[in-house]
Amino acid sequence: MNFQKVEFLISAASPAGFPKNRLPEIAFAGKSNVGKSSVINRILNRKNFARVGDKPGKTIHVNYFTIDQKCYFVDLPGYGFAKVSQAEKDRWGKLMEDYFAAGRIDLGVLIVDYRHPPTQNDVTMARWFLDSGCPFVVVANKMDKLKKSELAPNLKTIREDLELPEQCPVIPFSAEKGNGRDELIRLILDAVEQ
Ligand SMILES: Nc1nc2c(ncn2[C@@H]2O[C@H](COP(=O)(O)OP(=O)(O)O)[C@@H](O)[C@H]2O)c(=O)[nH]1
Ligand SMILES: [Mg+2]
Repeated sequence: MNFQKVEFLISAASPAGFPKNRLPEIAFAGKSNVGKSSVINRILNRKNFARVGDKPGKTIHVNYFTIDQKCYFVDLPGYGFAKVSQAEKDRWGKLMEDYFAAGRIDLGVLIVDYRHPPTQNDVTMARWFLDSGCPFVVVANKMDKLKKSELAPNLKTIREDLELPEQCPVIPFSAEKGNGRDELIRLILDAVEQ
């Protein structure tokens, strides 16, 4: 797998829309604006690939991309928009529950903001991934915005607040500069080749 052939496959609004053809799934989650699309684009070395459907007010979807016919990248709907109706929150919760319940995840990737402590939603999302028992990695994005003195303490806060087990990796990452890309790709390849 070398990320040469990358195609948008489908937007699923419910489990009926999840692809029937099974391939290993790499699921990406994160609050809105954390850089989820940018991280996916960085992995794929593309500029504007994963940009679909996560603006507030847009329909909530699970977006599937096929990578080299070998695996799916799954862009889970972002969370934590300031202005969303309760109905939209409920729809998000239901779709996420359905997605986790489907047991399709081969690697969970939770993207958090390296600059700030995780949000309550980040904590909930980490719990879902950990409880699902799938291999799981946290990406601490926007590393390029930190002072050197913040790197170690912020990483510790992320680990503690998300209650990560010791074997769960946290990758310092910058979608802007490329830091962490090789390490994340290694984990993705491991998961796909399992
Ligand atoms: N400085 C910096 N900005 C980033 C990084 N990753 C994403 N951004 C910016 O954060 C904003 C949100 O990114 P986007 O990928 O659309 O976030 P999404 O809503 O989680 O998909 C955009 O302005 C990006 O350019 C990063 O690693 N460093
Ligand atoms: Mg996005």
